[in-house]
Amino acid sequence: MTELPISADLISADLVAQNNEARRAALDDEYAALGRKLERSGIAIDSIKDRVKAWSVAVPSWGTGRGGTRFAKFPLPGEPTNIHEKLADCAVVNQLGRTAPRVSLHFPWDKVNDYGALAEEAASYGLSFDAVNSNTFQDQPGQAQSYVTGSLSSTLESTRQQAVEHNIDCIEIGQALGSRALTVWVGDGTNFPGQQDLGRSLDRYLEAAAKVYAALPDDWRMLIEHKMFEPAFYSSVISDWGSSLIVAQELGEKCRCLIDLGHHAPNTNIEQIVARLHHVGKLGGFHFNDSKYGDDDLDSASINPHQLFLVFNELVEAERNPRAGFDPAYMIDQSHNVTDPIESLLSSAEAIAGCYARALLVDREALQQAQNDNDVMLAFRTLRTAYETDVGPILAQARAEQGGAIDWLGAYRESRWRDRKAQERGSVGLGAGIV
Ligand code: AFD
Ligand code: MN
Ligand code: MN
Repeated sequence: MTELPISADLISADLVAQNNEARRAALDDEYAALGRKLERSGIAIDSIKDRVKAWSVAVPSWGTGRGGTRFAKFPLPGEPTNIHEKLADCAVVNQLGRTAPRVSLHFPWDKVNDYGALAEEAASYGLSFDAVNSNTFQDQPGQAQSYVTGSLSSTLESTRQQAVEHNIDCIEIGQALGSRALTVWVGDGTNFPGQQDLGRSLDRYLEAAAKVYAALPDDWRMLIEHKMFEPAFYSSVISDWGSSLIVAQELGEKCRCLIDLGHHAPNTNIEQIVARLHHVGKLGGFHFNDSKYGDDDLDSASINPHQLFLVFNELVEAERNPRAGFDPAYMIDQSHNVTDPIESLLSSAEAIAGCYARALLVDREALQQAQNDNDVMLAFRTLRTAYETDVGPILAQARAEQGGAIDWLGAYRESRWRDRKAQERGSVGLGAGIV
């Protein structure tokens, strides 16, 4: 069992233990039954559980608050109002789920005066920091140049320079936090045909992004996140994986492509993009979420769990046949507009780990043989058998062995964490807005 150095008053360990005790016998029974089933296919359940225990995903600091749309935001009493409260909520997510020990910060949203102290605060919760995210899609109070013309691709040299400097500031903050990657997503683009030259805007982006890349420490990665549309509704400068690959290839070895599952056109074959980027050694990381229409931030696997499984099927293939430097940064990026964000993050982390577990169950030899034999149905059924396996007992057992909650939702609700925080924390503002 991995003990976390949880120094602060999170959810009582006794409460979690008691909650687990009531569910222990049923879990042991279900785990043993699944173990016997998997054994018949030559799979040792403990080996899958151990790989699940070794797997983790980062959570975004901005995902701990209620998100919103451009129409409205409906705050949740007790939601965090600053980075310290956000860290405490992330700690609860990891305490109960034990899959999310890293937090990704966003600047200037998470700005503090002393980043060394913030790193210590995180460590006291057993947390560390994942990629840092720059923000050049919003204007900040007192900022010299507006991003109304774009940021790294703006036609205005002074604006591009400001965006470059902000990204370099983020790298410096990240170094103090112990981060090892900078994720760059820009909102740059146009709303009207003819508004900008589609080629020159990419040239300007590349020139500015190269200045950021030049400031990247040797052991860092720069992750380029594309997005098809929004805030720009006619064209986005880094709209697709082709554009992001152009950037990653031009900037250099440390630059990779990041796939946000919600940032593609509907029905895009995302798992094939994963395979392609891995093929050229440029698969840098993921932002997990789901999408039905145009929203890019629904909870992971809430709409299309099969797609997420197929993405992990490619990732497990990639793990077995790694290219140099294969080490994708896994992160959740969602906007929790109508749920308690802690519950959504726990539910999502479990769903993502579940897709990983299912992908580990795929009989790779049988799949490859069926593919070589052009036995279409057998190949399909090999995947489907793994997808249809209920891996819940594996996930619950992995959590329990690490001190997490077998029934994370029950334990969380019993703790009344949010009600207690509603008494202690200030209220957040109303209004529309992104996360
Ligand atoms: C955007 C992107 C990107 C960005 C975030 C901000 O997904 O990750 O940092 O949302 O809220 O859509
Ligand atoms: Mn994202
Ligand atoms: Mn997004």
